[in-house]
Amino acid sequence: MQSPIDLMIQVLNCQKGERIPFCPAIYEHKGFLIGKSPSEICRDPELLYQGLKKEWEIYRPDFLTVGVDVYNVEAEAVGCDVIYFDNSDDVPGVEKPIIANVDELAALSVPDPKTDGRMPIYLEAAARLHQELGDQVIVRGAISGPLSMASELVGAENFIVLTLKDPPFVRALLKFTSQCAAAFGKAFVEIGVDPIIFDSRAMPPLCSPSVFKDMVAPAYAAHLTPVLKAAGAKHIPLIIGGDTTAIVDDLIATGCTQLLCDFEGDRDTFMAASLEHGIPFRVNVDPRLLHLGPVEKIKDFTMTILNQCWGHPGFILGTGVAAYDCPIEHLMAVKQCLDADYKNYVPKTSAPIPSDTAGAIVADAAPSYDANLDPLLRAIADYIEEGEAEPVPALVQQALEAGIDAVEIVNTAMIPALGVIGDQFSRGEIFVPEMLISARAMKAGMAVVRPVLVQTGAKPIGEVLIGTVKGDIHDIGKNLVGMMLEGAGFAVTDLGVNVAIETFVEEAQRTGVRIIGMSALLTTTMNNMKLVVQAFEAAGLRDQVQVLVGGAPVTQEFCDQVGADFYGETAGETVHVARQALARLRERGVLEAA
Ligand code: B12
Repeated sequence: MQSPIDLMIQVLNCQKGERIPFCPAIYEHKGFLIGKSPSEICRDPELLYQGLKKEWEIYRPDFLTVGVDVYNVEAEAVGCDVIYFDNSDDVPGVEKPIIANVDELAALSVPDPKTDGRMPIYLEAAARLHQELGDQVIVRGAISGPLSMASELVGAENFIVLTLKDPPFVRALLKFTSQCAAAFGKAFVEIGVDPIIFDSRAMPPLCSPSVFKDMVAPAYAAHLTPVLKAAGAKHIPLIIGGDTTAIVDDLIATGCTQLLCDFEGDRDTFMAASLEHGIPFRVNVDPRLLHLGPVEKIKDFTMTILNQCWGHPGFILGTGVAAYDCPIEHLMAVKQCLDADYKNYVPKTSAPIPSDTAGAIVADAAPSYDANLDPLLRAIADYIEEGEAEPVPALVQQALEAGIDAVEIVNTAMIPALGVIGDQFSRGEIFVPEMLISARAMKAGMAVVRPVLVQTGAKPIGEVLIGTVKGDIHDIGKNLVGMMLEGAGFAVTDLGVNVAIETFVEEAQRTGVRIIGMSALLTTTMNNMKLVVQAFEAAGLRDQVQVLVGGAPVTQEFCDQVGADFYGETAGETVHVARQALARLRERGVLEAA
């Protein structure tokens, strides 16, 4: 059989090898393989090395990637604090942003990979592995892409907004983070290991395709890929999850030399681009399916990919990030497909977990404005739709002074405006940045109108407690949900991220809020939703509350399984289900009728 190295040399040069390469994405799962937590293996070069060696022994992948918590290392090396989960299997994450403007950026310096943060740990493990296994398999060092690192430095949500509001700052930031990535990447190249760049926050809809084209790809092409190539990097894979079909040409413009078509991407488009430019590409099996199974569905998904792509010279079979405790047989099931008759395979089932469904909130009546809406109110609505926060407070004040009722301002202008935006987002017409700036414009107006509403005794239509479950630090979706709920007239208390099971119950008891919203983005943390539901049962409060669940891996089926009450696929849909939850609580007499 062709050795992994000979095979990869051919495929990376877009020539057909004797077999299809298998490149699973194994990061925290390395810890599971040796009985250690992610926080342990990512801070100890010996354990990291042991984990990688075990990965090699068990899965025999055609690449070995030295990385665990890939998005934290560079940010930590320039000064961010990282939360480690010493007593659990959760993956560490950056605690909070450290800069807010160009002056603060100027005070940061590009790290020295030999001494700063945990960079030396990764380099040491990579050097040792390369020395021992380098004649059998290609070893690569994971580096964080410029956009993902930038987003850690200023905060994920702020970064998204800044891409629209302050492009010069974003360009300066991306230049700096590209230089950091280049420094770390060069240090890997110096020990004989090629880098692999991870930049999943650049995926649409988190980043608009136009921002990627105008700001992100040029930063790579100017400050990152040429430096790595000059240092001697032979291949530079770029891993951006999500559906990146719309930006495939710009991915190539980064100067990277291998692409990823994630499970949501359009494989035909990637194959065509790959052939045209002579660039190999990897296709991933859905990481959620990989973790949750069953094997039969994993095999069907994998065989469908193989059936479509096997004839392509630069095709590599991969997986999304394997969860910490991903069953070994699930990853092996993917690999086994390479020995099956994929050329004649007829797919049995459709994709297991649907990606964003366009028009999810179409069931809700389309938001519309009153035909005779006061021009002042119409202006407020227009600014909210456009995401222009600045004029909104003054206009709201003006409307109040003109004698327009506060409730009318909210109900006829502000809420419909955010409704329009929510619908456009659900239909895929706009991206997260546009939605966030509209939600922030709405917030700016609410700050003026809220005290008046309180004074006049007008109450929010309902109250919601919201948080991301324990072990999970993803909060972009949760924040959007919170803003949309506020926009729809709910009072929202945000418990933040990594929220302990008991905190949901304690806060519900303390505040009397009866609608609880939980967000989870990881298959490893979504089960905490069940524990929260059980904790409400144990506290004797289950029939007093309505539990809403959401986040990318969550489905209606999962919602039913864990005993939650409502599932919302998008922020817009959450508003719809929160209203239903409210109605149910009123029917039951838990809350007073409106
Ligand atoms: C951005 C991101 C990050 C950022 C998070 C920044 C932040 N502040 O949020 C960072 C870099 C920190 C990160 C870290 C990690 N990530 Co991450 N991340 C993502 C990414 C690219 C986008 C998530 C996102 O923000 N989407 C956009 C928002 C708008 O969508 P959303 O969250 O789904 O929310 C919408 C709906 O779901 C719904 N909704 C959300 N919450 C709620 C709540 C309620 C009540 C309701 C009703 C609805 C609802 O409404 C929202 C708006 O429409 C995804 C990829 C993906 N396809 O999801 C991976 C992804 C979720 N991450 C993944 C992984 C593996 C990780 C890490 C473990 C990586 C690592 N090895 O270091 C760590 C985990 C750290 C931790 N302990 O949490 C995997 C999860 C795979 C799995 N098996 O579950 C994914 C799927 C990537 C992949 N393809 O492998 N990540």
